[in-house]
Amino acid sequence: MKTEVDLPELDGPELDWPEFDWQGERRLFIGVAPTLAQKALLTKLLHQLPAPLQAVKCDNLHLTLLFLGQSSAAQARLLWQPLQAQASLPAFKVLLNTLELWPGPGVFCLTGAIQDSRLFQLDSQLQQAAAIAGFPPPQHQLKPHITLARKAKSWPNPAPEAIELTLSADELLLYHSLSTPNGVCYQPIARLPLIAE
Ligand code: 3AM
Repeated sequence: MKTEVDLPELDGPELDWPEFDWQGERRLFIGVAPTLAQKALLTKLLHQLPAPLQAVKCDNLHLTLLFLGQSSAAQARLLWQPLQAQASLPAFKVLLNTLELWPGPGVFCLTGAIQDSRLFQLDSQLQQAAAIAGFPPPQHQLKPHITLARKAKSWPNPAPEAIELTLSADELLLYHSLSTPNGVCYQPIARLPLIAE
């Protein structure tokens, strides 16, 4: 754990959570996954990306809600257990319909504006829970996007056609960002249902 804050004690018995039982630290983030049909659409788009863009792996397609960074299993439990206890994490919808290049981080992505206030509510609940668990605050405001390629410094030529998809998020995923010899791999560690109101 990179923070040196005193972590709060959890009330009640320790949960038997084999998925929260790793040694050392893992790089974590919270996000949602597109449906299989949406992944298929996005994959078509990935195949249209010209070099030198490095298309992400289809299995890695996701929308990041909150980047957490390095975490021990104990710190991740401190975050996830209270989130699980909240009966009110809202489901949300977001329309992604615009291709954008973010030269700073070198990201080429499909993005869209937040129009559903439930996403603001969820974002604030996640940030609050993460702060209590000792994670540092996010460096940027939430900008919903699905990263399609990295190392992107200039607009792709030929440019692919933008697609339009509405992500209806009804499940929250805690991802482990794992570096492997074949590149990064995003592995879901835990899931929570999002509640439609
Ligand atoms: O795939 P996207 O871009 O949505 O950009 C990183 C990726 O999100 C983001 O976390 C996701 C998994 O790596 N990320 C990595 N480092 C970050 C940081 N320091 C970060 N987001 C914010 N701050």
